[in-house]
Amino acid sequence: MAGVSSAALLAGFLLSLSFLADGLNLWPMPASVSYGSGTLYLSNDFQLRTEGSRYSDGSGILKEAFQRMVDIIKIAHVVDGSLPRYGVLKGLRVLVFSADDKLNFGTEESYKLSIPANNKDAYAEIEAQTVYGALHAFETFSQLCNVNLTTNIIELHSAPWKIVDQPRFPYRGLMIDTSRHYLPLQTIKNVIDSMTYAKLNVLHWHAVDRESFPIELPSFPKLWDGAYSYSERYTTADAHEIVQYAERRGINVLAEIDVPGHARSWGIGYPSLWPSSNCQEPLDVSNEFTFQVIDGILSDFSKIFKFKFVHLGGDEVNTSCWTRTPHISNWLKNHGMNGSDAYRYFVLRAQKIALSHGYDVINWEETFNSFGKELSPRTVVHNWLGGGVAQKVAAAGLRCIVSNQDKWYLDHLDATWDGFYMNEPLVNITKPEQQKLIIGGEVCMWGETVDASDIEQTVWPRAAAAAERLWTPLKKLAKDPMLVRTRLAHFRCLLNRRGVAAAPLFGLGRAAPPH
Ligand code: CP6
Repeated sequence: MAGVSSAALLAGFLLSLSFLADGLNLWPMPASVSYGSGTLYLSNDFQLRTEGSRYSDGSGILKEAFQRMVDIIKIAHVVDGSLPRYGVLKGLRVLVFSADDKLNFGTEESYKLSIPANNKDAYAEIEAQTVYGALHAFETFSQLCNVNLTTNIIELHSAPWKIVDQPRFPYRGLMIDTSRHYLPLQTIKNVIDSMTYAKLNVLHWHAVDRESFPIELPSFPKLWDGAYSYSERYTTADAHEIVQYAERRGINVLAEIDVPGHARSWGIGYPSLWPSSNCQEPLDVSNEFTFQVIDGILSDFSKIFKFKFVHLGGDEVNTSCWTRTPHISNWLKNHGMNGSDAYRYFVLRAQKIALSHGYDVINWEETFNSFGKELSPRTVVHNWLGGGVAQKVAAAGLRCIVSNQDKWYLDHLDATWDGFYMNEPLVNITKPEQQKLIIGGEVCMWGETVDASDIEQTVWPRAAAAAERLWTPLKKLAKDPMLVRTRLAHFRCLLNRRGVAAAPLFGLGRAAPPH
């Protein structure tokens, strides 16, 4: 044994480190990965093959995603170097078992990706239940490829690969807020593209709030009079375009109207929705017209937003505006209600309207905290206050989405990526049947402090830290975030190369640099 020199040991150690660097730079980490030490070279005309697949791709979702993947791997380079005689990967063979490409909550997203050793010309293989699992496999595959600008060909290291992967949670969201600052259509599309890189699958569109009402809704055509300007608006055609753009990339769009609070802008077009001209929020609970407008909006929504859920807000309702306004306080008296009764009445009536349009409802957690037992059993409670409510929601048999503001609020500009990484949705929830009710989590990019100029670097890389928490099995997540920092830094650079302005991990206003 004395014959084994320490230099050889050191060399072996360094070699294994370099394999680590090559091999496991995937984000988020797949459920199961094995890899070797060979190198493959991608053919200059890398092919998509789909023989034997049940999925016919009449919509072109798979073909377009494949082309996007190839473009991303090349990163705007013409790749035409002369290939070696061995180890050329000719393309990807994709088997999708389901013919159905309707996307919704719970759509199967698993995939298997097998990449052969470097001993023969070959195809890599993807198997997936749905086309959306295949899209995740494309993303994983793209993260394994590197352009070699000396040889001008694409290299794939550490072959052979065997990856078996599926998400830990079915709901992995990012919220954007287009009421506080308008976000141009192209900015929203860029956000959607960036979400696919981290395997997030729900864009929560907090479209409307007290500051502005930027979306056109045909049932009540003066609502978007509450926009900041004529140009800072979304037509219904724009909304359709966002939904279609997202769905073709495996991302559901969750639309929100936040009622009865956070709705002052509704009254610009329809002032009778305001309790009075100097008391403009929450929406007038005593006025039947209020509920006709909600019905019209949700009717319009149901034609645009095909996700199983609609978000009806319900947070931060200050009922004193109701009790201070004479015609409303009379109405309350006649109906034997106080302010908190009226809050419950409003939220439950809005829920019934949404249910009548075929939606399940998501509400912010104050609704549960105030009158949880009376919510529709199909409600999903959206946590945002401190921790703890998820446990109570699950114990009550309702579903829950976790977004606790101390960890997963992106508008907390001083909250660092390591805190995002360590936020565990199932903390203190041990019974399997209760764990299943926590359908996932969401990072929230409230719009007061961001606009199109800085949304990307405010969202990324912190959203990526949460994305791994929501995708990767608990037992594979690092107990110490510093153990994933080089891999996350690598993903951050990958986002930059793809044109996403993700910020550095360390530095001013970010996590303290490691020693
Ligand atoms: N807008 C709406 C907000 C917030 C909420 N709802 C919010 C509250 C506190 C913080 C961040 C955001 N700006 N409609 C709460 C769900 Cl710290």
